[in-house]
Amino acid sequence: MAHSPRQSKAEQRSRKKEKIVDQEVTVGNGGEYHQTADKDDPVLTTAQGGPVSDDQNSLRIGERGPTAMEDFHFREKLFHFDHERIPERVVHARGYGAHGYFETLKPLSEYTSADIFQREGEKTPVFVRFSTVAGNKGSGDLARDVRGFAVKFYTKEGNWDIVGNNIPVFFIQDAIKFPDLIHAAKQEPDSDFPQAQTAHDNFWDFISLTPESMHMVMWTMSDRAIPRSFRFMEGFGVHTFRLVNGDGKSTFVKFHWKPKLGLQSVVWNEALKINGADPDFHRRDLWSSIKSGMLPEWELHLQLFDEEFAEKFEFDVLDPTKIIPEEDVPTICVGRMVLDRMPDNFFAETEQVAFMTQNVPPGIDFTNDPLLQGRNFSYLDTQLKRLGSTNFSQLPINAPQCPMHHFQQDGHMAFRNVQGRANYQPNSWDEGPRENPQSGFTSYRAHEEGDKCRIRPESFADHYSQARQFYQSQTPTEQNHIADALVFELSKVETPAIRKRMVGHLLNIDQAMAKKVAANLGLSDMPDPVPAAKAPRDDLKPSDKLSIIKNGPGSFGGRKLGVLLTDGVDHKAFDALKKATEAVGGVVEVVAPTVGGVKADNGQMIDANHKIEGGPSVVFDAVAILGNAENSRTLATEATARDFLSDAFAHLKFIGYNDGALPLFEAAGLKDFLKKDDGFFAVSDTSSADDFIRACGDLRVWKREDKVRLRKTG
Ligand code: HDE
Repeated sequence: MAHSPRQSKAEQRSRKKEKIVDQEVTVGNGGEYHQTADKDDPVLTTAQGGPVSDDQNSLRIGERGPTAMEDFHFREKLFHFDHERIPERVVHARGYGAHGYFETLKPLSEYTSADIFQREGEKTPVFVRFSTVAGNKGSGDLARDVRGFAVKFYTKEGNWDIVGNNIPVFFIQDAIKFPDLIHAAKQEPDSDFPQAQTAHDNFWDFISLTPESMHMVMWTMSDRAIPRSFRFMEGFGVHTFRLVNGDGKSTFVKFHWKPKLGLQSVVWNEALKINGADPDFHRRDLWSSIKSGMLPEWELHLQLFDEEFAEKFEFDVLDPTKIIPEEDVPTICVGRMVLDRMPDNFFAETEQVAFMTQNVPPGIDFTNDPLLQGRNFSYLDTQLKRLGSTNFSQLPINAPQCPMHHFQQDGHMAFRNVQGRANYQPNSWDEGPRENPQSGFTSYRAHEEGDKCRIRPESFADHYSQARQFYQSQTPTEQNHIADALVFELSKVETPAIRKRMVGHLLNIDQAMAKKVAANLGLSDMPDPVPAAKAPRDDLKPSDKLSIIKNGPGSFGGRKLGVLLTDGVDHKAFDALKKATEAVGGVVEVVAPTVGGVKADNGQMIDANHKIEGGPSVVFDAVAILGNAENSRTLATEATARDFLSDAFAHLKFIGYNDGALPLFEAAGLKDFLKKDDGFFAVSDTSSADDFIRACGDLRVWKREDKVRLRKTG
């Protein structure tokens, strides 16, 4: 507890030592706490490395006098703070990242010379950033939105970025429309709201005047746009890319990430409430699963096809509003990605990471998809704006992890410059790097010719057929969710003509869905279908891969059970539930009237993870309520306890209970459902707990939905 000798005697005298709940502090003259360095502690310094004696008081002329300009520590601290923010991403501002590795499972030398795909079992480091698109940096995680799924592979031949989304198509066909799309989706420019929501006039005005967006709109109105968390999402490269092998032969490719834990989303009313209860729900999920060793994993699948297939496929493979159904071109698994480490610092890594579609290694190349071509310009440009220097690639998170030699030099923040005399080439000094025609990136020699023109190809003109195919590939539950989402969003649109115009588009997709939406919007008369540039087809076969429910996990692994307990709870029932959940790889969190936990019937204390208001059922995949009758009666007077149960019911969750919890069911108005609903499970011992957790593998009791939703059929 040494004082700096520079401190005056008066300053030293004015301090006294105290212990404040486990913390040794010195109390200063004005009652402020000082923590001074012991001999083992690092000493606080300025950015110039100078040791600091007092970080609680600025330098003053007299105790109550003006602050001195000479206080370099104060000025440096404030100067740096004032400049802490960099511009947030203009889109995908809200995001969260993690480190991990990609393991090559299938060598692909037949198709590509890319080094990353040459050797089975080889691991390549990756950094992944997930994001929402429309919201600002501080917006809630559960916005209805596309999720970004951007992967940076630090390969031996430089960085390769797949800057993808969790939806395999996009709203627009030409990059020139991107600013319009994003302006329309973000807050309206006069009011600056709504935040992170497409449920407003500008968005639907633009969409209803952009028929090419209809396929993507079906996806964003589906539950894909409200994922349970990043761990349960697919990812897609969206565009058609090329793989090019050592002989210069090209094969078209589409990239797919498939989550090991299966697909899962939440329901809309739940999403709205999660945003209030835990706006960081997706961040927290990634953080806690990685920190607890439940490592998220995806398989990388490829769809490979040649020119001949591209010629005969019913849509243009350069059109980013179209998929190639997996039934037409099955995917092959070529690798897996595991995320195993959170960044040490969010800003340095997740905020400063710079993904760029144009980062491709030799052996992977572009196609003429006009959206991809536009992106290849935008991503470099945006990094300069955001990161402020052409040297952003020197930041550790962006720097390649392979040898690098070039003649770029100087500029803001250059800390890695050429060494030696040669900073140009050719040179006579026998110094510096040289080009290599064999191993260097060689663009695929595509033959290109044509008139210079601004024209959309006619092969891009069918805007409805795949929208219909997507809708028809869904289970009835999922179809209802799409219609519900359209009704929700369009009900927030204040201009009746826009609502009507959208219904005019929906008529081209599915008549019954359009009628249902119209009925639930209270539309008095049905509009005519919007004239289609190309007549929608109805002969495309539904594809099971497009449904979430059909691709669920069948297990509760990786999911979370929230158990609401009261004092006096039957410890055997609780222990059985915990064991059954953990046996399948799930997690149990305890919710209790106080965060201190509860005392079970055997006197044992059970720690709580949440106090009841802070742990609503929306943050769990399934719930159980275990109580003793007397304490459950008391708990039933607490509104948040009743909400816990009635929300779990409304959100179609599986619910475990014991007899002691019944007063809460009565108070929540659910007692009558106990015998009539397949989602309730009495839990008392190992076998009943196992039955309950097995059932939870279905994730939701979808057939309950008719009991909790008021819908007009149209
Ligand atoms: Fe992006 N996009 N984008 N985008 N995008 C950006 O780059 C852009 C598009 C995607 O976690 C920006 O670094 C244009 C499709 C992701 O850091 C910017 C067009 C897909 C991320 C940009 C598109 C994406 C971005 C903003 C139309 C899915 C976040 C900040 C042609 C395949 C990456 C930045 C991260 C970010 C431009 C369309 C995915 C402005 C011009 C399609 C995942 O450069």
